[in-house]
Amino acid sequence: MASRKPKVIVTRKLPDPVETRMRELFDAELNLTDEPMSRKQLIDAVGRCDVLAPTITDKIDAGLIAKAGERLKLIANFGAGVDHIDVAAANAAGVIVTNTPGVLTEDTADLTMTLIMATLRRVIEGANAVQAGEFTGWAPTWMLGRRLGGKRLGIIGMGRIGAAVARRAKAFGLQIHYHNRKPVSHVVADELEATYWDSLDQMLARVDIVSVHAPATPATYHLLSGRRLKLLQPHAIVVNTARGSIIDEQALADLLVEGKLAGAGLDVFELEPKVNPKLLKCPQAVLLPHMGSATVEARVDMGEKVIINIKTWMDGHRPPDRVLPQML
Ligand code: 8YV
Repeated sequence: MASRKPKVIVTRKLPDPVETRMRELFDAELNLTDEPMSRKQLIDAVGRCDVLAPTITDKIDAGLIAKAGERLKLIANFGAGVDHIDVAAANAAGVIVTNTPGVLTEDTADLTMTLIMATLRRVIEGANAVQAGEFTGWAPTWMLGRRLGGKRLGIIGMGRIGAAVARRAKAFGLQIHYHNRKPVSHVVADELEATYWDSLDQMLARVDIVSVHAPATPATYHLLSGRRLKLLQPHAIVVNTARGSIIDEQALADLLVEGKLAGAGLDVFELEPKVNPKLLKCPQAVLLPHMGSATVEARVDMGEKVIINIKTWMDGHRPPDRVLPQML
């Protein structure tokens, strides 16, 4: 790399300490308004930068990569999931892709537990009732939810976040079950006292809570299809803090409305930021605006990772968080 600072275009507003450090280290072009970039602006950006630092709100597909200039060498994503980036097309064009794994694991796991508890214990319904002036006094059979302890939790995708959720859930007295491409190591399985299911169908029929922690890939698209959702017991709840495309959202909404599923806690949606209108009207659905990693600490750490990836590349080394197509 020549001695000049690389031109880094950051597509969204990042925490101040991250932006400041980026300006110190790179020729960084920041997005002060935080308006998501249009396709036209993205095409312009990839045509004149060395490094693009995008987020989930930017679609970096093969068509966009084909429009990139000779200069573009690195796409340093601010986020762990890279389903909005065509990694194979980038690599074929000689562009490295990096992400920010690890630093958002614990916060996402915390939010998953929040959704499990809020859904089972009807926390949002209760809070809304108080604010609407409907709390007229305690009653023995009002706002009854379901007990957390003793329930079976089925985790789909036992990676970093899935395991972090399992640790928390175990402490709350839940029995851990999981479906994964392969079983976790004996050490982890023993620690979590976790039961492995190679058949997702078999696991679904047996658990009380399902929580999704898989990446969005062609193989996981509608993994929780209408057919699979119907395998769940009617008292079961579905939680998703991973990616909306993994669940058939329409089928989920239909089953909730028909009373064939007890509840859903969703932080992500199939056509984000659009939310299925049926879900919006469903009191058993706890809906959050994709805030799994939304803590000051996680977002600063994610920015730090973006910086480390860019700096390492700039210094002629392999960035630590390189994503390869075969990893997906
Ligand atoms: C991020 C996420 O905030 O990292 C991820 O994959 O889903 C979120 O927690 C978002 O992707 C930022 O681009």
